[in-house]
Amino acid sequence: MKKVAGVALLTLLSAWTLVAAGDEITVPLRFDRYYLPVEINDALKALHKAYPELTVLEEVGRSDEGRSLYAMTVNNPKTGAPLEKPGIYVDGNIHGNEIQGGDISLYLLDYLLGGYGHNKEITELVDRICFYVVPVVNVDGRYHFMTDPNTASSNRSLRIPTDDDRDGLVDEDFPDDIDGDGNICQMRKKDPFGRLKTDSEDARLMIPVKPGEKGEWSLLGHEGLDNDGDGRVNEDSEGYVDPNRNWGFDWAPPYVQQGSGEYPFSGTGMKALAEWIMIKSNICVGWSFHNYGGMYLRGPSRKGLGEFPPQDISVYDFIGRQAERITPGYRYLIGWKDLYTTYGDSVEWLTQIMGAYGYVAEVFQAQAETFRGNAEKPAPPEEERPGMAMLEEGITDRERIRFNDHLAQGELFKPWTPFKHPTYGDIEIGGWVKMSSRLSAPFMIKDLVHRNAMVVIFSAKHLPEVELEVTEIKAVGKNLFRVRTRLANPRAVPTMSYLAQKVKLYPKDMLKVSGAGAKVVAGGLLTDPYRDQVTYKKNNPETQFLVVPGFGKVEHQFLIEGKGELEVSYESRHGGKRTKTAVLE
Ligand SMILES: [Ca+2]
Ligand SMILES: [Ca+2]
Ligand SMILES: [Ca+2]
Ligand SMILES: [Ca+2]
Ligand SMILES: [Zn+2]
Repeated sequence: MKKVAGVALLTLLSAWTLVAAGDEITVPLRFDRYYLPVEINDALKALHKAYPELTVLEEVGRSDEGRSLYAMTVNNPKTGAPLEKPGIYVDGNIHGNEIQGGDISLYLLDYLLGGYGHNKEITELVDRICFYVVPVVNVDGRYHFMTDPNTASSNRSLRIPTDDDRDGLVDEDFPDDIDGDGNICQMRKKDPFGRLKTDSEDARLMIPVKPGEKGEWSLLGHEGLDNDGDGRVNEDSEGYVDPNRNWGFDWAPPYVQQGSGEYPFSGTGMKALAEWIMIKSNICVGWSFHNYGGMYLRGPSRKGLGEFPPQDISVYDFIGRQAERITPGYRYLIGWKDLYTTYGDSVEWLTQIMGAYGYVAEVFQAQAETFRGNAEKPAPPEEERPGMAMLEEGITDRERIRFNDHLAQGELFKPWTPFKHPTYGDIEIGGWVKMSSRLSAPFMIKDLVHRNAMVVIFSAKHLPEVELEVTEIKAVGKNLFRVRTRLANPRAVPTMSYLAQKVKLYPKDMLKVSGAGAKVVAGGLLTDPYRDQVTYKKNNPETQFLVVPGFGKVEHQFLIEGKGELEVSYESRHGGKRTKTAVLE
């Protein structure tokens, strides 16, 4: 009887976390559990198979362990090539254990492709812009997180062997799943001098002893053995090179930024991805999905980089504040100021090297797993660093364990169990399991992936949508015409960020006027159409350089000699291409 119950429990556990691989992945995709790495690739292949005209599936490169890193481009070739349209970039799971980003990316793809031709808004969006989606950046990390025993916070790293404790050996003493349940939990030992005692409210939990009070338990750290026999347990696990500190903008060596790697882009997958992104010169907005905390963060990632230009901040704010509304509880914050400083992170690279508006999303809030009635809600704290507070605030273990009991039927916490440890003797193993703490419970995945995909879609709708008009052709003399043009953009994102303009990251948009029988004698920015005020350009007046602002317009005036057909063409990295013809008469 007991044995049967044990088997049933094991089956239940795997249903809660990972259904056995082998089910065929079909479109539309399902979001009732997290996809295994191989299933992510199968899902991408299934999407490509179902929507071959709208998708390109590419291997961007290989990881340090040789796994394929895939990207999917969603573009309708009938409305133009990708680089002729504004582009948006989305990635996830750069930290191996932060797997939700992979599932959010798949949901976004499934939603866009499934909605195309059925939903008007999605059809228009897919026809107008190009999506670049990399569901899993750290493919080795996702593989090892989901396949190997782990804590909720382990296997973040790139698989570049690193000697963390400087003993001359690399990755020689990792956490060990000594009770074989697939989790790395905690070890504790009876200890009258320990700093913890059993919580009288719930015997599974421990609380700190008061000064002078007798102790009961000492925590011995993560489950494991002393693999190399040096007297220390688990002192050098896989990596650690942090894939999100290894990028080539504002990189700093490991003595400044822990885990940055020996040099920027030392991770082969990171380098391949950067090279792949760099060709996508149309990327206007970039999103990178992490866990946890419930935040949408903009840069700069370090105070010393200086604040972004105010016009860029208003774009960030417009999207960020809407994101807060789409995902209640999340907060739109500034990386260095509200959370912490980072060097060499991927979104700062997207912002500063690609000229994109970059956001880091920290999905999942511990507060979503509260177990509180209305009267039990505490007042929100006032804090100096709200992002840090969102990481720490969370909920108490007493509350989490009731969520575990009543909403997860015990799946999130392993009861303390006696174990004979070769180094520590009689100990107990127990605590929070791998698929807890930073990952939404499966019943909440759909809500998580949907809201975050809608945030991406909102920002995608605000990629520049440039409209070119010839607003006036007026004879002002013999064979002389005054021609006025207008470039308007009803969306929030300009055709070039103000940061990119400030540092002259790449050439501005170009407006050209030409005609076989026409000679442009003067041309410039029309600053006041009513009082005919123009800032004329000194040389080559037929070619004007400009940026079309968000929610705005830019107008030009040309004085043209001659007659006949006139072509006005506009070309922009982020705003696409437009052409208009007119006749001088
Ligand atoms: Ca070592
Ligand atoms: Ca274990
Ligand atoms: Ca050791
Ligand atoms: Ca170990
Ligand atoms: Zn992360």
